[in-house]
Amino acid sequence: AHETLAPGAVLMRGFAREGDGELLQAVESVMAQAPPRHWQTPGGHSMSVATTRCGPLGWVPGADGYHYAAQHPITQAPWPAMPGCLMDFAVSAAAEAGYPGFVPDSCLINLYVPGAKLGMHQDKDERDLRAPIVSLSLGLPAVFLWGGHQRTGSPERYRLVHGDVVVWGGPSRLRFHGVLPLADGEHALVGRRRINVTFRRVRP
Ligand code: MD3
Ligand code: FE
Repeated sequence: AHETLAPGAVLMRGFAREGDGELLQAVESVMAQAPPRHWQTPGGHSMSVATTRCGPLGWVPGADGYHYAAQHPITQAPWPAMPGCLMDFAVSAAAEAGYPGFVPDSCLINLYVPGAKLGMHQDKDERDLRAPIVSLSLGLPAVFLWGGHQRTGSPERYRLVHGDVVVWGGPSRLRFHGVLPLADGEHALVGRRRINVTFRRVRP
């Protein structure tokens, strides 16, 4: 049951439902090592979504712009290692979507509580833009906004629920996207939260 949303973009509903307990446990272990926090954007605002990361490279918002770094900008500690089950999951999801050979070197974890949102943006800080981004949604449902190649215009809406996986590559890689404020609720496994995990290839 794979749905092609546009060239390069594949929605795989429920692809992660089977292994959800192990995936959530791996995400929790990363969050225990590197607690999610509300980073400051270059514009001086604090992000509504709390983030953490694992793997060799981590995406960090800073006063001087967004970039990927091997260490925490304050503690200088390396990011937690990417748990094996998350790596295996990302590789198999990408292959299933038509991207064999995808091996992520970065994993970003977004933690949403009710009310948290993500404004429209492009993901363009990765040096390797030929590689797709694999996204895994856990917990409460969210409305995902999918725009075009310009910030303006009315985006399409997709409801992403626990276990949904989307792989974004090819001509879809640089489209604007965002997430509406999370509605309140309670998820049996994840609680009053939504966790989105994205796997990226930064270095060619
Ligand atoms: C479409 N996260 O972390 S994942 C992000 O649900 C991000 O937390 C959202 O956008 C979230 O940067 C959406 C889906 C996603 C990720 C990357 C994309 C969609 C994308 C890159 C290009 C186009
Ligand atoms: Fe994004």
